[in-house]
Amino acid sequence: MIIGVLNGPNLNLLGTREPAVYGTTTLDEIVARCGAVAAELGAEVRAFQSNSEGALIDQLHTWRGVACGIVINAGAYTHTSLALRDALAATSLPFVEVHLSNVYAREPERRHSVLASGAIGLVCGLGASGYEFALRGLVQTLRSRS
Ligand code: CA2
Repeated sequence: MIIGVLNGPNLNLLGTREPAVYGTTTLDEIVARCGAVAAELGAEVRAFQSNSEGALIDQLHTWRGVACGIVINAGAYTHTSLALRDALAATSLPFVEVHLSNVYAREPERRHSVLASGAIGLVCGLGASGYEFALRGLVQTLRSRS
């Protein structure tokens, strides 16, 4: 079972700036942890990060028919990108939306996600561990469906 882990703009900077908001764990460390958890669950992770909306959409297209589900932190595109929402819908893949910070406790413009209505679940505010929880929840849901 292959799971795509997609990260959007600026998340490549994790662990280097704004630790009070986003923590001190780097994206490489998050991806490594996801890989270890996936192995424990008998799954496999394919990770991709880009600062470009088009590159994220292209990556989603490559996961069509390859991945079984997606863990996505679309960064600020979460709040704006209908193109990303369309791409997620086009893959027909179940996805869990994850945010390091509690977006609902932040500025009003971060309190709406254009992606969330299509998600099977959301994890936010739990920092880097949120990716692990999202992955575990996604794999469990996929297994219960098959
Ligand atoms: O809380 C999250 O995970 C977010 O998706 C992070 C996005 C933000 O736009 C969303 O509203 C919530 C921003 C990611 C920026 O990451 C940085 C990491 C280190 C230094 C600066 C930015």
